[in-house]
Amino acid sequence: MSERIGVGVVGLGFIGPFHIDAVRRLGYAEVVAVCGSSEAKGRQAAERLAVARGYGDWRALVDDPEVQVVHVCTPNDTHYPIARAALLAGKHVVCEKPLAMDSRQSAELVALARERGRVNAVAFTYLGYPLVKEARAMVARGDLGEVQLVHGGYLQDWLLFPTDYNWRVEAELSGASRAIADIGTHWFTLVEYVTGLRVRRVMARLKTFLPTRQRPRGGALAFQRVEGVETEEVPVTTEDCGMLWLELANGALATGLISQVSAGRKCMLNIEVNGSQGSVFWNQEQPDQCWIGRRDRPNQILFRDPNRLAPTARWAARLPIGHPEGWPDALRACFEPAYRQIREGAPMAGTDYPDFSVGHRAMRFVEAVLQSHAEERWVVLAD
Ligand code: SOE
Repeated sequence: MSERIGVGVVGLGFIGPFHIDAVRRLGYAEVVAVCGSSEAKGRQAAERLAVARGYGDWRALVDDPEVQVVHVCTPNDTHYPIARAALLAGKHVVCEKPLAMDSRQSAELVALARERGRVNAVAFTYLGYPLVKEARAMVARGDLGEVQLVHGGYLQDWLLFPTDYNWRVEAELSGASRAIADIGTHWFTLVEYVTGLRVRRVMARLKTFLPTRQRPRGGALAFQRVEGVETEEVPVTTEDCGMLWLELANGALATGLISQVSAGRKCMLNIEVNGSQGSVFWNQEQPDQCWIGRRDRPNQILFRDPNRLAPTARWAARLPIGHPEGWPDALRACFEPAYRQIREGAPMAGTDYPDFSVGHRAMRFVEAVLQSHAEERWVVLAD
């Protein structure tokens, strides 16, 4: 119990360092190894981050006997092989989303994790926010009545210009879908999480406004603006944005707009639920408050005051009201219950985390969206 949990993080681009930070803030886990895209990069990162070992080959990190948990923070095409190898080596796994390149791979990972009895989580960061958990508790308690309508979406602008580039633009590395797989899955999981309802079927229309982009030599990180370097024009097949219609298990209707090309919108993930008795609205860019809408009494703004949150939300908040929390806190809270399960051998009461089955469901969603767009029809979301 008092022993530290040894952690290895594969992938040191945009997101890997945030996983390292979040793991360190748990207090009882230690990052003992990192892996970069080459031996030199792995070693340099280990030195910079004061981590004992730096590798250039993820297989070496997976084989490291001190690594008990492997974090997969690499481009999408390598999620499956790394997560699979880690599970086979008896490690617990925290994987970035999307969990795999397709639902055949993600189904295999779900089955393997279950068979090996290893803790498995997918970094659907936004499910870690206390007020997202509070919104879920409000719906579950019946505070809003029957869920009738859900709307919102996820808007960004970091891929608006032809000179904006990242590996996510390349289908071989990223998968057949880009905006939907990268950020649409966040909105989809948020809808199912907050409402507690499964999506029954999907109708989608996708659009690629930029059929070619300028690829900079040496690449660019997500959100990074690279200037003054040589570029080459490359074709792009994945979508910049998409509009979604969803029908939920109880017949409720949902509509969402997903875009990486909406000027001025940076990380605007939001959801509004309209129930038969009330509404709730939450926006990731102001995560410490949510709006509660009423027809028969005044509307309210609920702040992230741990003293006022449901027990299923309170544990995720660390700071008192008035002390802003944000994205790094949500990432920590997203996988903290998985770590508690590793540490204590059982899930912590009243908490939850997105496991591989949630990642698999999101893969099914991505495939349903692609199919709906291609065939111009509603597609039932398989389990
Ligand atoms: C880029 O669109 C990105 O970094 C996503 O990959 C993350 O999942 C999202 O949280 C922020 O934006």
